[in-house]
Amino acid sequence: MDKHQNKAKFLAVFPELVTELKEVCVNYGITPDAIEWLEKNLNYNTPGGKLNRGLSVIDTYAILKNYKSLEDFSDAEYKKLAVLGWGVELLQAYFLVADDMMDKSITRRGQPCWYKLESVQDIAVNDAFMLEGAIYVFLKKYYRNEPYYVDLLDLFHEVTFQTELGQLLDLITAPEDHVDLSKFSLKKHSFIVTFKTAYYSFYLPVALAMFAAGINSEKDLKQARDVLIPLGEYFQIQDDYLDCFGKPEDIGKIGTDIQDNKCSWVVNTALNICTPEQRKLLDENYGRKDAKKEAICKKLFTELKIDQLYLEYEENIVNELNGKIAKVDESTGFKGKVLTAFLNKIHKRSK
Ligand code: GPP
Ligand code: MG
Ligand code: MG
Ligand code: MG
Repeated sequence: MDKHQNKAKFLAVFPELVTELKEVCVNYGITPDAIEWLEKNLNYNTPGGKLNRGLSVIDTYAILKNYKSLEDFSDAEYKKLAVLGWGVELLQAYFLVADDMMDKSITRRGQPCWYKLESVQDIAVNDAFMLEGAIYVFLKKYYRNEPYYVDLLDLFHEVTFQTELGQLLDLITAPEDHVDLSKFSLKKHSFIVTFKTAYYSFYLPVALAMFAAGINSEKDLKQARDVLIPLGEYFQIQDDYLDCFGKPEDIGKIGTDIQDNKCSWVVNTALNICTPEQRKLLDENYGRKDAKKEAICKKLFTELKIDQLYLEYEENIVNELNGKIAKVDESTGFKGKVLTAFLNKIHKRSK
């Protein structure tokens, strides 16, 4: 299926959903200024990203149904799938608005973070909640009468809780006022990223499409999970790598991990190979709100050739994942191609 066409068609659904949500609010009798605020919140925070997660719902469903092009979807069928895709994007928007406040980030998707707007600030907390709430308005409208409605609700709720657990560990492992690199390890990193990223970014879109396509045995859901969770871990390791080595023009955000004292793949890998002198340098400079100290850490990461180690990691994990995908049992309807499509989207990305 054509990538650009896919994205355009998916994007075209979003204004319809905004209109539908505004209608719900009008029926509640809330004042126009609040509706206008909600509309701005939705438009500023939801559609501006790569949309990989939302599009994956559609792509996965098409593969499972053996559809070859967008023409194979009926209009109503496409809209329903797009509602699930936008559900994932709304969940992501909710997380990112909140995460940017917690991480004190400056830009997101090439524009100032929502909470950074003079007129918004702490109202962003409520705006984040509303982005989440919108998911359930749409699920109810489009899926209430489906036998798998409760499965969809359960999946969104479980994945949200898992993500919050990951975010919790991410935050308490990186306190602002106290740097203790002995709390970091690659094992801890793996737990954090599996929970804060992999479930909602990788398992959720595929599992949603599996429910919609009726291919949802526990065996098949597990086959999906067994590849998608490590794939999501790889994706977040890429995010950590790009935070340090990526270009802001490419990634649409300015890296904050070093100053934020984050338990990232980059610092953990460095900790595993550094000399005692280099360790001292990290102890003294990592996790401080100070651009000079940040630059010292970056220089050390470059000297330690962390970027080279990242490329080695990437090659190994991609081989390992391809090996797992080759072993997928397709006898009950699931298809390995769903997983290959996902892997190809993120392999060697620069943004
Ligand atoms: C992003 O990690 C983390 C999330 C999207 C999960 C947030 C969860 C909440 C419950 C709020 P990150 O901080 O590394 O991402 P980025 O680098 O994009 O800020
Ligand atoms: Mg964060
Ligand atoms: Mg962040
Ligand atoms: Mg990051």
